[in-house]
Amino acid sequence: MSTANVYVGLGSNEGDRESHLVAALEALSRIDAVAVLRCSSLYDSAPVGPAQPRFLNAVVALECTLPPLRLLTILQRIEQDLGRRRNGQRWGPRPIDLDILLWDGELVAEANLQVPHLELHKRRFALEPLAELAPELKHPVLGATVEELLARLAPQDVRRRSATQWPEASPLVNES
Ligand code: A4P
Ligand code: MG
Repeated sequence: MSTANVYVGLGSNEGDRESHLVAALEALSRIDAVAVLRCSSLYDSAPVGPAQPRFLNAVVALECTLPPLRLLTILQRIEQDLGRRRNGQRWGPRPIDLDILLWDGELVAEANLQVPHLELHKRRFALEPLAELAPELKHPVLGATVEELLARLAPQDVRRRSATQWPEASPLVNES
């Protein structure tokens, strides 16, 4: 079975945002075919798109032996378990949103899954945490590294939380 290095973006802007991110991380770590390797810091970010509460964002690096569509299904189940209700409003407030940002250097172009995530290169709230984990990683379509993509972007209101990271109780945090 092949193993892929996968980066998943987490976002929350409803309820206890930090608890939702931690709960999603714990749910990911319980999947047999997934190993959580590293987690970024948490980032407090202004909403991109319609007016809504600020987000808490993070990125995690995973090793995954499932095919991409299978992981997507699992991510959507975790979103539901954490109270996500799809009411037809795109980009609306949500307790948790889990997006597959990158899947090794692979491209996925399915009706319900596009990887790299189509908005990744425009979003500081995803690129900044990703740059903490993998600054030299290349975007397989654009050919630029995560750091280079960030350098091209206009400023956006994205604040790394210096003190509060993932809760210290979490055994999953890799401080390296
Ligand atoms: N889908 C396609 N590609 C992917 C992928 N790579 N990963 C499909 C995950 N899902 C993917 O998503 C809609 C559909 O996208 C899914 O059914 C899946 O098949 P959704 O989660 O149901 O709805 P959504 O999240 O409201 O829409 P969308 O287009 O995924 O929005 P995004 O890109 O998730 O953006 N501002 C800040 N500061 N921080 C945020 O985290 N997030 C959003 C949502 C907007 N503004 C934000 C943030
Ligand atoms: Mg989404």
